[in-house]
Amino acid sequence: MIKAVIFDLDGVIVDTAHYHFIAWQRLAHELGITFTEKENERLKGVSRMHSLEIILEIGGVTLPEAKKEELATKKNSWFVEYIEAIRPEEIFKGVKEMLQALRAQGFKVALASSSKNAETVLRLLQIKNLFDTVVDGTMVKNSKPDPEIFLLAASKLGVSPDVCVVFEDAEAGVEAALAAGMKCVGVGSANQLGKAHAIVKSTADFSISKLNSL
Ligand code: B16
Ligand code: MG
Repeated sequence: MIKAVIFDLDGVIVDTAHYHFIAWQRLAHELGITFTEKENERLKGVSRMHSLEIILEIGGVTLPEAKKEELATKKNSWFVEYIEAIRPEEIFKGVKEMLQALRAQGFKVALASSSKNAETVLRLLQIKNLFDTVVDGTMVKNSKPDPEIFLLAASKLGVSPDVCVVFEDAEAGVEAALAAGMKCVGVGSANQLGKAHAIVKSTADFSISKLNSL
């Protein structure tokens, strides 16, 4: 019996993935690296520094650690600027109602985002109160595809991994959920998320009644 549902943030609850992309593209442009939306798929769900390393690898550029820290901080300051304007209306259609319905039906609900800006985004969206626990990039050592973040969410909820379902839009996130021993609903296209137990176009397309038959 499924007891808990764990949600990723970027790309599952709100489209901050787009703001990450334009901030990374701006940085790549400054570095003379061509960075497309297709390549951006590799960045979804992975940490800030790992994202930068993927972009540098695409451009064939090697930089010292201190410079990488400086560039990652610069990208983040642009990202923080872009997301300042996020409003509650930007939550994907039906997601707020889904979170409320899950809790009304007795499921525990967690947020597990690799982002160190997750608290800010939740505050701007005014939905923090809809989660029993929030785990973010400031609390883990290893980013997705490592299962650490989902295992921490389960332990904070007081449930074992095998009674959890994860909603994820990133390939790295689906891999992390499976490595944690959890069921996973992929949000997006089968090309990237083929390993998930089910795939939906958008989060609220998934019917809660199917949680126990994944
Ligand atoms: P930050 P999620 C992830 O959030 C994003 O998908 C990923 O693209 C980003 O690099 C990562 O957060 C770190 O974000 O720079 O804000 O700490 O999808 O796990 O909610
Ligand atoms: Mg995501």
